[in-house]
Amino acid sequence: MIVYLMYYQLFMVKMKVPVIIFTLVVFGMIPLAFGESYPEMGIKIDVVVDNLKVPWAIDFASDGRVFFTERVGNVNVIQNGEVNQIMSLGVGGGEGGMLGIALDPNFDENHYIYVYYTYNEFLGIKNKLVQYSESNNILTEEKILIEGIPGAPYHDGGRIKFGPDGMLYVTTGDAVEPDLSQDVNSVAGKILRINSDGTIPDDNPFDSAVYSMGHRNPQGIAWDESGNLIATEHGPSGWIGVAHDEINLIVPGANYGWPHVFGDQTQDGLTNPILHSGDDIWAPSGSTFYYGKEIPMFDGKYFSSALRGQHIHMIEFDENYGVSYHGELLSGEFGRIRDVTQGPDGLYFMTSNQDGRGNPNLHDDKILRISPLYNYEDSPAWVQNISEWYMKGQITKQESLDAHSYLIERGTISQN
Ligand SMILES: [Ca+2]
Repeated sequence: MIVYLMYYQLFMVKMKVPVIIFTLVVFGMIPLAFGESYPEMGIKIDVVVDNLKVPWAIDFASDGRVFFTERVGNVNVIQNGEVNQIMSLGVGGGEGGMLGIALDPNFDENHYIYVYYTYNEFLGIKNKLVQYSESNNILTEEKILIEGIPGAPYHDGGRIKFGPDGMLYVTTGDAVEPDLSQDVNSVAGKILRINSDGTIPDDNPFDSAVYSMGHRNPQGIAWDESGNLIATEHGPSGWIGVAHDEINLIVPGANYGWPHVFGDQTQDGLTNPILHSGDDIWAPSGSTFYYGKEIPMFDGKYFSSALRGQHIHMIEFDENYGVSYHGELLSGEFGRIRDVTQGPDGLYFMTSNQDGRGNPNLHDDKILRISPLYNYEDSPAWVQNISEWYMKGQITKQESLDAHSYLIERGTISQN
């Protein structure tokens, strides 16, 4: 912005035409210039990229590049404020498609990128996990790590992430064949764990890629600072009932019950969720823990996107993974939300209003970024808590606005 102003002043004196051209270029490259403030929450939200078609997953390189998928079959990169498609594949399967993406933990050295997508086979729909090699934003298929994962127009799983142990974790859906989730010999309805070259880690619970079983359609995985794995999962719909979306604490080898139990139903040998949505429908997808002092009221909390629920679900766990608070953020503000993840400069999330189940807003779909509205540095803890009290419904919107105005007036905080 400073550079822009300098040029503006320079050109203003000399001629008018270059000013206009320069202005167009600058604003074309930096959509982040237009943010929406939520002063009662202490955050602002910027559009990073818009006019997308069902963005599904995102990952960040240390060189500043941002890679993301669009379900219709694309892998894209954001670089220097510009978006470019770097791969487009003919993908299969209704609500399947180009799904998860993950950069290798050693991406800086090996330039490996992993992608999970749905493909059509002669007699059906399948999913595969492929390792690509990246060079100058060109992807070359290196190795198919897993293929033939049962697929369907629905329930294809698809979230892939590296865990803190360096292993690659993969969520798979039941492919609309619930019994597969209970078949330990099938990779459907599971969370899988493999080495980055596709081989099976020695300490997996079964003699296979299977890490946990009895899942319906898990689409979100995230680890806390201590290495605990939390997964989101869509609850039943149709003949067996509806809703009861799940948040599960994943223990290797455990069976999370689908299709035998859901919600609070129990059965020997089956593990219950640590939180479920009851009669509400969240349709949870991508999720993350946020750690950082930049957005202090988010520090240590867990966030899950909600498609049908059209919000970001914020959860606070206690030490024993009981739920001490959970509630909705940004309800109805952006429509269906597919993924939420921590980036280098804030909390990123993406809409999924072009997926056939939503009502697209102008310029949907979008990737958006939440960053702090105020500079909280050196402010006492209770100042940082005001937004959190509002988000948890402990004070009203007006009380939060008044408190923040007062603190700005006093010079305790300043607006970023
Ligand atoms: Ca379950």
